[in-house]
Amino acid sequence: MGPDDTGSAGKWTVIQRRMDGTVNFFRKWEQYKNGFGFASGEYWLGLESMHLLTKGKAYELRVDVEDFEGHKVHAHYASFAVGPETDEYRLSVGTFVQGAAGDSLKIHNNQKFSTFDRDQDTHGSNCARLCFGGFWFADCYAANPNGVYMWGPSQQHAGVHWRTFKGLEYSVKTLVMKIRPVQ
Ligand SMILES: [Ca+2]
Repeated sequence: MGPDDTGSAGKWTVIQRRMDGTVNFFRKWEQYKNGFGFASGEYWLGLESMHLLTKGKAYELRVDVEDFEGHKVHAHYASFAVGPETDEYRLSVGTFVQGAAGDSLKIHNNQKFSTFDRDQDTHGSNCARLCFGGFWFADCYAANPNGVYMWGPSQQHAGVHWRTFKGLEYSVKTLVMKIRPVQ
């Protein structure tokens, strides 16, 4: 179980966090399944836990993103669920509600999860290997939360990207994905 942030609006469970580049996110399927990192730092809760949390109850998703100039934005989605391993931990993300970060998850909705050792993306090659992370890749991404921590501007592919905020040539400083039960 991930750490909780208790705010005025309720209790969030952090399922993913990037903040300082101290954890390697280029990992195998088993590790994305079971989770890795540190609850107080860079972190991946694990696909199995995400599935178990979201299978019985409706959750909403909030993604907080910050650049190196101190601009903080977010993206709020009406729902978030992860399917069972038998369906390759398929992502279901609902309506983009609001937030200045914009909607970079749209193309990832309904995708299976991919790691370099389990290519289930819609790209002719292997997105996880090209992008050095694991995610619900499509052809490959508009959001790459688990990419390589590149400390801001970089023309290299594979950064920690949120396309509708900073484009694909700027690796953000902080990216946090958190969920909570719908009220
Ligand atoms: Ca592929």
